[in-house]
Amino acid sequence: MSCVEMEKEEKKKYELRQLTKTFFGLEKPLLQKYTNAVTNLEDLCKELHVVFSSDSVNIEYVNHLLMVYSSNINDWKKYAKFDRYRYTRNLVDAGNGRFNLMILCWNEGQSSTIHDHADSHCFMKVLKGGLTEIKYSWPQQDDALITECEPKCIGNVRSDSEDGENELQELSRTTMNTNEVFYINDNIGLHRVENCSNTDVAVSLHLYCPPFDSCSIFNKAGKRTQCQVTFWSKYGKRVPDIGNK
Ligand code: 2CO
Ligand code: FE2
Repeated sequence: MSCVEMEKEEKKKYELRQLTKTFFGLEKPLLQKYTNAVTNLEDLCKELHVVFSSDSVNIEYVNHLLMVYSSNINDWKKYAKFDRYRYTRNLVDAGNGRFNLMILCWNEGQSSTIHDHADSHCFMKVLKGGLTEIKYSWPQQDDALITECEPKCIGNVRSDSEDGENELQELSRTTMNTNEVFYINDNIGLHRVENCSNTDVAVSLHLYCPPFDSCSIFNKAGKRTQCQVTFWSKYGKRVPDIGNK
């Protein structure tokens, strides 16, 4: 990529990040007559590439596309890979460096830690089962970026994330069911996501733009640390385990 192209990409990322200050997520899809049909995951990827190839991304339309896609296991089963110990992140489409589309697989009781989204937009659609999203406000004092705190990893088990001092304020707790779309960014707050079911797994589709490979995680006392986020698989193939913890 030439210097001019790189500058253009950086400018696009900046503009997309600016939109996190004013965008809060759609409550319902846009009027269908203005939009193309999305009948499967492949269509969704194609249409997302069109949206993100534009000079200014229509973030409402991205939200709309995720809303109108209807989950079909045949579309996503090749990406649905579970791990005994923590939820998995499985890359579906790297979006030309402009977005990342991925499928997350949650075994019974698996949870994330409390985290931010590195100044990106985060859309999340449930493809199977149910997930609980717990939103938190940012810690009141967030000046100390520390490297040693528990937990150390974004994938967590339920009991770890519930203990400790209760410094972070819980803003809301919502259960998301199949085909529902949720949206968050750092301006809205932090969150933790959990499959509360003891009997059913859950699968979700996430779109992040711009893409990120590290974010901040927090313990309940509000202590923050930087954390790499990694993929369990890419395009349906397991990523080698080295450094993938
Ligand atoms: N943001 C977390 C991740 O990318 C999943 S929680 O839903 O946004 O691993
Ligand atoms: Fe998240």
